[in-house]
Amino acid sequence: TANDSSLPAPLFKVNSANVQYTDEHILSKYSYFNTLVTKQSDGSLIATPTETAYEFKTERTVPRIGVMMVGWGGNNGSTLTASILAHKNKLTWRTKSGVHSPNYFGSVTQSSTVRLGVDTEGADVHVPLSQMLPLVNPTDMVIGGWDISGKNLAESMDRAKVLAYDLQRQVSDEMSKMVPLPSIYYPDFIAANQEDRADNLIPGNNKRAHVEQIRKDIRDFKATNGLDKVIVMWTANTERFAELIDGVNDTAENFLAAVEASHEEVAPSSIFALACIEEGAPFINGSPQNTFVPGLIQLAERHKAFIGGDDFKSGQTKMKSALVDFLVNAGIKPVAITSYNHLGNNDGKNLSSHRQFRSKEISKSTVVDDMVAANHLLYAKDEHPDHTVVIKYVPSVGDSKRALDEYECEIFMGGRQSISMYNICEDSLLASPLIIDLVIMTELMTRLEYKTAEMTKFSTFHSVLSILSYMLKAPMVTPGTPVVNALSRQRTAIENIFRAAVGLSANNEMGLEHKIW
Ligand code: NAI
Ligand code: DG6
Repeated sequence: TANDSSLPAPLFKVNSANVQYTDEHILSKYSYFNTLVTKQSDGSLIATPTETAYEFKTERTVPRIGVMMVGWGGNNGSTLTASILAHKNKLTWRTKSGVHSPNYFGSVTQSSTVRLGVDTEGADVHVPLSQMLPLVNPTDMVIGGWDISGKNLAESMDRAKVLAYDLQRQVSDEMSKMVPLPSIYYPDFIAANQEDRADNLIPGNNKRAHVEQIRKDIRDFKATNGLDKVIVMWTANTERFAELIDGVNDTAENFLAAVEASHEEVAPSSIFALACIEEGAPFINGSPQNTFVPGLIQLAERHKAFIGGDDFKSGQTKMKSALVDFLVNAGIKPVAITSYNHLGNNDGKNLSSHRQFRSKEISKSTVVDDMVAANHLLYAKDEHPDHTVVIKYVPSVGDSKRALDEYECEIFMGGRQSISMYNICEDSLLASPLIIDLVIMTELMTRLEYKTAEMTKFSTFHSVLSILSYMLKAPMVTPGTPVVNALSRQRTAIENIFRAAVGLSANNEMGLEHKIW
């Protein structure tokens, strides 16, 4: 079995009868332990331990992948592209604080470690998350995409004003040769203030023809660059919500008919999603709008295509999903969360329009629901903290977003605790590593399969990739299953699914070996 000389040696191998390394795969047999809770007629609960046998199969060969960004010429798209080139070309650049070299800070897959186990002395052994399973190296990703703005990527990077000049200078030549493909522009979906950059458009109003063009673009990109797989990422402007209309976007058939009829409520992002589903390219939505209308989710399930979203969880909301989890689990009751943002990049300009702001307000506001619902000692049924989200466009601060949050909490014996936070950060430097993580984990999910005792063959996971929740503000989950927003639970899910794939039990923090005589 273990003749795997053509593959890079893994950092560690699991020594267990339940794990097998073949040339092609890592195979593991895994017991999934859970607790089934049932309510009796007298209201009491019975908790029954359950154990389900799973097998996992992970393809070991890492493919050559391409990432196509919708909104490539935006701040995130141009920043990510420049940073990957800086890595590829091993550049260094100088600012007033000294010489810098590329890193992947902010990427959970590239810059965080997990506790593999303990050594013979009982000390923790940590390994990079990126070494738990064979994963794509972001530096090897081939980047392309679409934008309604025809500026080349060097011009876009200059317009974004995110990266240091000395770095921009060094990647500019290469980026000037990168030009986004023309894209789909239905003006009603993004702010009117974006119209002046819309000069690179796929002609016509026929929405089915638009789907076919995007499909062709994906195929051409794959062929031209000799890629095994393409992953598509929406990092274009936030759109307004599409109206949910019975007979239009409620079922797969109705949605397809609506596209055929070029119905006005089919958004550009939904056209991209459909093209990807039909083309078998995973599609991830990094913005808050409801791209995945019910009919599209049905279509993804039907095609067994991977989808994920919504809205990158980069700064303020990431902090919120860690802090509120901590407070509520500490038995402290947040009664009001008041979040102000101001920023001066093109995202802020687009969000200064009410309907686009509303999409963002929704995704930023739902983020504490599960944590509040989990503690009925603090919150009565249907009770929520007041939660206010304000976003203002202040051009002079550029990409350097300011986020001011106040958490007002009820504490012991009627006391109050007010926590204030002021977070200043280049937004695109937080979002770009998330794009990397979303791509890398999505790609892994195309190679990771499972099987239960009832199944005769292995299957990929459900189309809706809830494992991506850590990177997303309003995570999509398999229809009918619970949404988890708490950051620590989201990370634990990643870590333990990775462990299961190599036949290691879920990490727990019991540390029994250190607590007994
Ligand atoms: P940006 O405004 O700089 O870039 C968006 C790009 O999309 C623009 O170049 C625009 O021309 C293009 N575009 C608009 N409609 C398009 C279409 N139909 N097809 C192709 N291109 C289209 O925005 P930025 O800062 O790069 O953010 C991108 C998205 O990510 C926004 O929706 C934003 O809300 C979201 N986001 C950003 C975060 C961050 O930290 N930067 C975090 C969370 C979400
Ligand atoms: C204003 O909040 C602009 C938004 O696009 C955010 O910057 C972005 O969604 C990131 O939000 P957060 O809450 O994750 O920092």
